[in-house]
Amino acid sequence: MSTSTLVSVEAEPYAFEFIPAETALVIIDMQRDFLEPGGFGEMLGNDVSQLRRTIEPNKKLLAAWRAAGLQVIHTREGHRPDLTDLPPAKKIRGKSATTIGDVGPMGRILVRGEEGHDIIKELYPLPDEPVIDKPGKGAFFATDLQAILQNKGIKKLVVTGVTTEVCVNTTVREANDRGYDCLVPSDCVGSYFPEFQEMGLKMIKAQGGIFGWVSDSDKILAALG
Ligand code: TIU
Repeated sequence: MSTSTLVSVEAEPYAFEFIPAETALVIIDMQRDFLEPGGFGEMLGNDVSQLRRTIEPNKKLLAAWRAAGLQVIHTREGHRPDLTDLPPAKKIRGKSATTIGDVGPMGRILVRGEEGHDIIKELYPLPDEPVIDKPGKGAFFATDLQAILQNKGIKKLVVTGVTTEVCVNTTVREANDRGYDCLVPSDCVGSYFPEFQEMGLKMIKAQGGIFGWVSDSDKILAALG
């Protein structure tokens, strides 16, 4: 397959067309704190098992992207160890006994450098794959993601990861406002809440693709050949 010719993926609301060499796979926050017991996700009262079904399809898509020599970008939500980039409002939200920065079973919750903050081993970044450390839900806010995309000549994004209605949706909306077309494979994104999974995807593809396109990993793999 030539990576510089246009390919078409069956998607909703209509086919998503992209040049693979100009399209990055952006994997959002597949961190132990969200996917494993004892982390931030569970601390918020969530059932982390809901997210784990996304691991296998993400592994396949990531393997295909790497095999084709295409751009992969990972993100992690978290904060500096001194918490100077943690908004006080985010620190106290939820009124949990344990909050961001406190010690949990996998180290300090959502703090950079801690075990829980890192990406799960199944999807671990390669040394040449940029990892965007973001303090917010969107991957563009207070990060160098846009500079990296511009420097690499990236025009479109395939966005996967967790959670569908929070960091994935926020990132897709931020990307859309910056002129990037986004494709979201439904099996590669997950929510703690089945109803938010459904609605989070509907919101993206409604109104003629108001924020982007929705498909699945098999259709993207088929398009890549
Ligand atoms: N709580 C929740 O659904 N998500 C987050 O806090 N962050 C991300 O989505 N990564």
